[in-house]
Amino acid sequence: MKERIDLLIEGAKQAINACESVVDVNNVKVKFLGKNGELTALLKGMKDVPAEQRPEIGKLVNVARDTIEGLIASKQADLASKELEDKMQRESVDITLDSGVCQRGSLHPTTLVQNQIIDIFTGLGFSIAQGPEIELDFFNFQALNIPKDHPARDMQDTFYISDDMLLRTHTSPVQVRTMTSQKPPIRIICPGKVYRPDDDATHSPMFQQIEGLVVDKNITLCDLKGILEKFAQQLFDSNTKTRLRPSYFPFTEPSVEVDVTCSVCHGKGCRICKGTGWIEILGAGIVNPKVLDNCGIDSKEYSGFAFGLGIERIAMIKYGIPDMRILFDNDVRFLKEFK
Ligand code: FA5
Repeated sequence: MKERIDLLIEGAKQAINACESVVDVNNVKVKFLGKNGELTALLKGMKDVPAEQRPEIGKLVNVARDTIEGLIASKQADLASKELEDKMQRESVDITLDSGVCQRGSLHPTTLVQNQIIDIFTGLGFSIAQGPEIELDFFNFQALNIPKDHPARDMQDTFYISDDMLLRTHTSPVQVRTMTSQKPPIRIICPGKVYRPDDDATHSPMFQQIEGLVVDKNITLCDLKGILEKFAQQLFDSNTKTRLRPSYFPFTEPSVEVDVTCSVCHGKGCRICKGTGWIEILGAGIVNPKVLDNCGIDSKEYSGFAFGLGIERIAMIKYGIPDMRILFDNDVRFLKEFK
């Protein structure tokens, strides 16, 4: 019996040593310690052992079981940790590797132009003011010298929300909000979305404007021209010239349209500028004294200039975009051009 036990332990040791996986070890466990295993068979044979030898043989069988269980447990732990290590090696991920899946986006041309315009004016000492897109009729029209039923309202078709509330048609109400809450000197630009029921190749129902306003003592049309010339030279190129043409806005007096020399033909005349050499970029003027007074600023002491431009229109000029609607289509092939 003693010999059988020694042989069993030896056989188990060899089988455990030969195991290459946790599954192999489990099979060995079943082979030796399972219900029909070799050790169990040995225990069943105990009944044939003479009674006086049973305690000693019983002890040896227990030692054999403890030995085999110990060897199995340690082999299982070794193989499990080796298998885990192999798995981690096999499935390791290099998080610094460029997967090539995530495509980098780029800024929309309207955003590029807006950022550039903001940079130019903040560089010239302007700060940024903002106001609501849902606006009161008072700020959008009345305070700007466009009372109800005034024919000048036709200049800007309007999405009304109620009799007194509308989607702002321009960023000029921000100049009113600023002048009613701040004392001069004022030097602001107001970027933002505006809305009009327009829709064709050069008009969109939602577009973006930047309004500029300067109010101080002795502000004249020369200051306006000087600032806008600097602006145009930084936006297009340093040879860009500016000219003012008479125009009409109820909130400025006198009012002007501002043209710049065509950046494609440099004033010679081409398809883009329709042969004139000039391109209109914005409306402007000296703030109407009535508007200053409406806002509680003494028009005898202070004067100011204001201007307003459409960002999409500038983007079209700068990038030679023939149809404004392309800017809103979000066609990735078009947007990739601006990377
Ligand atoms: C105004 O909105 C005035 N508030 C600008 C102003 C401010 C003048 C201060 C004087 C002093 P106007 O309606 O012309 O002006 O619009 C200004 C610019 O917005 C236009 O030159 C044009 O570039 C752009 N614009 C007008 N309508 C649309 C439209 N539907 N879609 C895209 N751009 C437009």
